[in-house]
Amino acid sequence: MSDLTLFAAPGTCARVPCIALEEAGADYTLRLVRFMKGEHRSPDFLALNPKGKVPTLLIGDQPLTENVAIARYLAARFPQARLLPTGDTPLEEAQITADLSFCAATLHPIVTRIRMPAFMVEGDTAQASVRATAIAAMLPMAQVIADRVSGGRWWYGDDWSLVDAYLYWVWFRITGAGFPADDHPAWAAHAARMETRPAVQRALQREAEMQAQLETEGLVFRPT
Ligand SMILES: N[C@@H](CCC(=O)N[C@@H](CS)C(=O)NCC(=O)O)C(=O)O
Repeated sequence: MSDLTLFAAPGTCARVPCIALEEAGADYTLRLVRFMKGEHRSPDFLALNPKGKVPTLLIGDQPLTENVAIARYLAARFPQARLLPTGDTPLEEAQITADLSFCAATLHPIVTRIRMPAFMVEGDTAQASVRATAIAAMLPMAQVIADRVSGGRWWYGDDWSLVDAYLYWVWFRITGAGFPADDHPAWAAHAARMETRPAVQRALQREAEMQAQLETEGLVFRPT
């Protein structure tokens, strides 16, 4: 039996470690966290992750939280999968952490404001303003991304990595939420390339199964 359990919910940033586990061919258990039922705030879940967030990766009986740390852990545990580059110097290693942190600490908060402004402020006008401000904040970041991934490249050139998985999740979340996707063909092409990867398709299938389960239970969250 696997010692790895990923706590996840469909559509969330738990897609990143799910892709990692699929790319690695890892044996793991996927556990659906039902936000609409408040499972992420239940005592059992808070005992694992007091922050009440997914992803949470249970390794044996040891929980690991935060996408950057989980990506680092899985890359180290499954070196053959080459989930991240390996830096030859402390500076190169730090640069990889910087790239993951760019996704988690710079992009993700903007995603939340674009996708779910209701988490930030009340009222339609205020929410529209939060979303518009966040889209404006995303535009220079989209240029940073385009500079790296245009011309059929991954973030690290020829080498796919979990940074690409993270960018893919960001793209998925902001498209359809007011972000002008048509103005960003390089990022769109990057997302399309991601979807040709069998491991990504498997991760999406697992998400679809979780989503179907939520539909069955009447627990689908639909942000406005
Ligand atoms: N810093 C965390 C952020 C995790 C996070 O915000 N997860 C969201 C889903 S994308 C979540 O669990 N939200 C539930 C909530 O905040 O109530 C990480 O990078 O893992």
